[in-house]
Amino acid sequence: MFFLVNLLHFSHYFFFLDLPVNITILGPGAVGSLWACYLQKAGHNVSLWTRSSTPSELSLSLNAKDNSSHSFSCNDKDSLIHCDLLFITVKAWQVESALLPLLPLLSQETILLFMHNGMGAIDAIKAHINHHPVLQATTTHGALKESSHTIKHTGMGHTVIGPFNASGNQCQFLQNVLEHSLPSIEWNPGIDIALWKKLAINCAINPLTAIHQCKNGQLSQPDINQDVIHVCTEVHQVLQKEDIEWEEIELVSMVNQVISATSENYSSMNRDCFHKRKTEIDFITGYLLQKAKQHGISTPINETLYNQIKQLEENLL
Ligand code: KPL
Repeated sequence: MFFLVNLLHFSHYFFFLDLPVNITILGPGAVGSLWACYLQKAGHNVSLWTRSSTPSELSLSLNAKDNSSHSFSCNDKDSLIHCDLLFITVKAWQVESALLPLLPLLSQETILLFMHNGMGAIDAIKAHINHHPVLQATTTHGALKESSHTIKHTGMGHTVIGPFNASGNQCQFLQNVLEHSLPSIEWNPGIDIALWKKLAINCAINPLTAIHQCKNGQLSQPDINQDVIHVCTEVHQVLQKEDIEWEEIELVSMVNQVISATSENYSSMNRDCFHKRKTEIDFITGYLLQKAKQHGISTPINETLYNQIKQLEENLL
């Protein structure tokens, strides 16, 4: 199926054929492993690319009760060279270092699909990847890597995909591939709006849960919820300048809905701090601050949270 992109113009016919797609997942963490299992279950040829060169095979079982374990080749150059779709699920701050060394091995027709929290990571490497069809995605599926071999699908969600560049805009057929694997999928040509909305939610939840080392649900307590609202007020000013139509009251209400729907979960930034790992702050609040500065908007609360997380990172790492 290496000729997938050659068939772009015929993609609607092509997907009637329901042929398997060659997919490499770069960064099989919780989200990457979840997609790897579902895409393989749907019949696609899935391989993994990890940081380390060993082992050459990895078995993953999806949910503890699932008897069928999924076996994947790891760091197999041949699979990478022939992949139709490189699904990049590393964290935003890892995108550049993980992807750039692989680019010389890829066909120019390989579709690059990025899925991570935060914004700005793809812009930073645009010149290196713009000859590929590039897509971005954001998902609300919950995934937890319970052990190196077990993935728990902790919550059904929804995924939005959309183009980053003009050739990415010809890849709407991927919506069907993904829909048959892990629904529901929405194709959104204005994906930036969905990414900004996710970023806004992450600005409100992630730093506060990391600083207070609390579950998402604790942000509904009145004293901390005041901080959530103040963060949202500043974020909303930036959204307005970015032409993202979202009333402040809707933003606050969505953030509170996510807090309540994920009340028993720890945010990803909370877990990163807990496990003494680098966080995504530069691509979440950091990106917001960058945009606020460009628009001449003052965002003191988000600045304080940003500095607190950077301080935590310095002390932890
Ligand atoms: O995306 C998340 C994260 O933890 O990174 C939220 C929406 C806050 C859920 O925990």
